[in-house]
Amino acid sequence: MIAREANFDGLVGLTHHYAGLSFGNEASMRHQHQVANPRLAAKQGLMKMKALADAGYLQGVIPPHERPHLAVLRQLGFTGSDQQVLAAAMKQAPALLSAASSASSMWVANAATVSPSADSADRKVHFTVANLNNKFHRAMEAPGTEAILRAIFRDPKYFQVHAALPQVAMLGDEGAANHNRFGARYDEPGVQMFVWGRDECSDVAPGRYPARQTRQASEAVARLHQLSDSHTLFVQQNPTVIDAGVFHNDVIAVSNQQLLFCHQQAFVNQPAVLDELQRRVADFQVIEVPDNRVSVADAVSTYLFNSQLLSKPNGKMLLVLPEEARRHEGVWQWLTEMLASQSTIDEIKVFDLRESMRNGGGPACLRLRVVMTDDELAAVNPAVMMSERLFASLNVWIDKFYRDRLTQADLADPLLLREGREALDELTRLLDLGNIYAFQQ
Ligand code: SUG
Repeated sequence: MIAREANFDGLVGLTHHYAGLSFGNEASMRHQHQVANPRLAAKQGLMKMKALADAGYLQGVIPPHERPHLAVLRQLGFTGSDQQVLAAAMKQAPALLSAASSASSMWVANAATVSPSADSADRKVHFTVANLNNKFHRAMEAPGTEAILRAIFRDPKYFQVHAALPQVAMLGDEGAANHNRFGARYDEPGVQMFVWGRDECSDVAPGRYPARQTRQASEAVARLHQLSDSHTLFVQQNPTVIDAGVFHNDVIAVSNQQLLFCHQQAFVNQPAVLDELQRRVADFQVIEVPDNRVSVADAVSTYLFNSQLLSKPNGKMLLVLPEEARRHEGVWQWLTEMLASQSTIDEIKVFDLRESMRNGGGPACLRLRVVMTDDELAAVNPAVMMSERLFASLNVWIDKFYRDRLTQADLADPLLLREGREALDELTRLLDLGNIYAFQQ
């Protein structure tokens, strides 16, 4: 049976702001306390979804989480009414209020790792919710993500959603951002490459910034997804690039079908990794960008590799890039030459995603890839799939509820809490999700 890839993008939440919460993610650190525009952020993401749906790609929407996360603030000892909890958190620990208010669930490449049914022994599509253990504001996403994935991929005949791995550093798991799947056809068993940054059983790790993904977590996900050893590869991310700001592998590499597009310094012992892929993946191709054309620092600042590689009907591929890559002379020059060289990539689309980029989230961070057969696709909650109608309703919905200016100082505003709840309540109806949020229980 034919299988296709669908991309599900995270809708930016109403509390999008710049809190500097992610040590090791240089954009997040650099933009701390700048003024954010949640309405623009949501619209920039929505424009990308609509443009790709219009170009013929299967596109879905993943709703934001409920924020501020009042239950977490209560767990940390803030008491009283919702308003009192917010006011006390703002006064005593504004950074905790920021963490509990982060709209970080928009970066759904970190929501889960996904394996298509062609790869799993039980022939189901498997999702393992990422525990995002390295950052407090992200670790609190896991239960919400699980509820949302279950509301979208709801038929257990086709979909198996696994809860996040235990919340300990040894099992730090960042989801699909550190995962690649190779194979000439989507409907045939593929080779899954898990990229880890830290191994609990050895001392190889970066020195400056944290490695968020562990080898132990990657191995556990592969077991949960019932993958065969012969089609699974565990590869170490280059610790030097983690120390240069590559906090997820999708900041330095992206793949699709038989093609890997990566920087020359992405992996430890890269020539051996490429040889192994050559052996295991039929018609394997690599586009490896040399350091003397694009430095790791330029890759981090432009997000050249945080791109989407999408298959086109003509057998070629489309590269979806952020505006920052076009603005950089050297990166754009390299891209222009690559396009002229008859490569597998024969088209580029550029999107302005500045609001998300300032927190370190590019086109690839904003989407979760799910390869599905027609039957599996038919079992997905149809209300989340992008259409002319959904695009129009979401635009109206954003205009109705989102602010165009938000800073940390606004987070204790009781009106913001009310706006968020009203908005999400309406969204659950638009997307036919049921009562997935705590305030709806
Ligand atoms: O986890 N930024 C996110 C960006 C995630 C990008 N995802 C992928 N590469 N797949 C993170 O570091 C910053 C939030 C703040 O500082 O306000 C943040 O969480």
